[in-house]
Amino acid sequence: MQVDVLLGLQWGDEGKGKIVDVLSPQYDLIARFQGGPNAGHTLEFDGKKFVLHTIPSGIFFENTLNLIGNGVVIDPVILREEIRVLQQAGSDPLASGNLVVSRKAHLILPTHRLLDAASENKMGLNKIGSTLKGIGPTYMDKTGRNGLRVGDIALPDFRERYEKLRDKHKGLLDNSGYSYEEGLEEKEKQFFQAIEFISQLKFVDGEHLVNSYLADGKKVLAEGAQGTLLDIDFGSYPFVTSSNTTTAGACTGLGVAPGRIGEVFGIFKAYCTRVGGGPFPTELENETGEQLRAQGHEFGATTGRPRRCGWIDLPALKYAIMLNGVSQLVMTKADVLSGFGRIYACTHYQYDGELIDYMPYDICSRKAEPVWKEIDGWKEDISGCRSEEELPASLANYISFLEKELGVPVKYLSVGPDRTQTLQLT
Ligand code: 2SA
Ligand code: GDP
Ligand code: MG
Repeated sequence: MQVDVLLGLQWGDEGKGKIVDVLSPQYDLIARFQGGPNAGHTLEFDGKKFVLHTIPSGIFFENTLNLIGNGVVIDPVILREEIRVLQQAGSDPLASGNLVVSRKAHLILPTHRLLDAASENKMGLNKIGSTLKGIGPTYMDKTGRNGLRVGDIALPDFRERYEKLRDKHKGLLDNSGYSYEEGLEEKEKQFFQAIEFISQLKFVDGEHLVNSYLADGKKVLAEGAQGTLLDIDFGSYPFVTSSNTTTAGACTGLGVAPGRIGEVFGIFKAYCTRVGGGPFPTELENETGEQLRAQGHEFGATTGRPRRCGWIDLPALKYAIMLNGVSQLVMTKADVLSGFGRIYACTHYQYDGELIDYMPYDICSRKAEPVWKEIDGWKEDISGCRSEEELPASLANYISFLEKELGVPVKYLSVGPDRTQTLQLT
């Protein structure tokens, strides 16, 4: 068997959580492979709404196992809160045993979050616009070979290891002049209580678990977080997150060989959003952008920040499809475009006097001006559509246009946030 991958092709928030939840009954294992509680994956069903941060989006199916993979960074306090919310909703992963954690996943310490804040403070107007969850500093300790891992919790000297790393962080905070002492003791207390709480979960060697599932002919889906354009190597650096959000990240973040990758579901919105700093060629800083934000309820699922909105960007999508080896596309939030008389797609950029159809290296310092194609919109409310035949002709044309431009078929269409508002296309 092979591992299928579902990941975002834009700057995140494409609706990954919703679609993973829809696909979960078809899979035996859902595995998160990177990122941490910077992610907010929203699921809606039976009139209820859940936002998951660390826990994979297959958690509402008791017969589907959910793995937090080695590539993920975990804040125990946030994970404890997520589990408590699920317990209150009657889907207790501690009781059902459908949530396991890789021993090799790294831990976010309270001081990692302080370092994140200190770094953002120092950068002023040029700040990354991070979620302040300590993601960057935790991955820095991982690659700097100083990190603490979930498996270390069981070691007799876990507390000493913690203190050593915390003291290193204190030195860095002292150097940056960031005041941090207030409240730190309480945060540490919460951290250790949460460590005890999450120790009720099963800690596993995730790479062996995933590969034994494959050997047994079981179906595995890897769930991405953030989006391709936030990838540490290929995104709009330095305005990126600190992990590989692309298909390659599923290999390193779970311990799966590249040849074991099967279908790659690339998910994108019918328009485009970004939250945080950095270039966004198709951004609409006008009434249309505000209308997209209002109709699409575009606010961060973790921080509540307003998301920047704009039209779809085809050079960026083509780049993302190439990097990930996307075999099937999933388009979400088509319903949000209902009522826009005309919609637009950026087909090329005007850049440095040239017409190009790729993302240039220095997109952060020199503006790429979008070249637009105007497309007929649709007026109909499509949120109740459940079959392809019910879709307005203009939407069907929009999809055909995208398939032709991108060279990959759109296999799923999402017309609302609820699990049931999903169509499979032929
Ligand atoms: P970080 O916190 O170090 O990963 O931030 C670095 C950049 O990555 C962006 N980023 C995100 N972009 C979109 N969605 C994310 N998750 C939340 C959501 C975001 C929120 O689901 O809405 O609630 O604000 C996410 N996580 C990280 C971030 O904005 C920085 O640009
Ligand atoms: P993720 O990070 O990719 O999982 O996406 P988020 O949960 O951060 O953001 C997607 C938002 O759009 C959530 O509020 C979803 O409930 C919502 N959503 C997902 N698909 C659709 C859709 O097709 N239409 C509408 N209107 N909302 C959707
Ligand atoms: Mg999100």
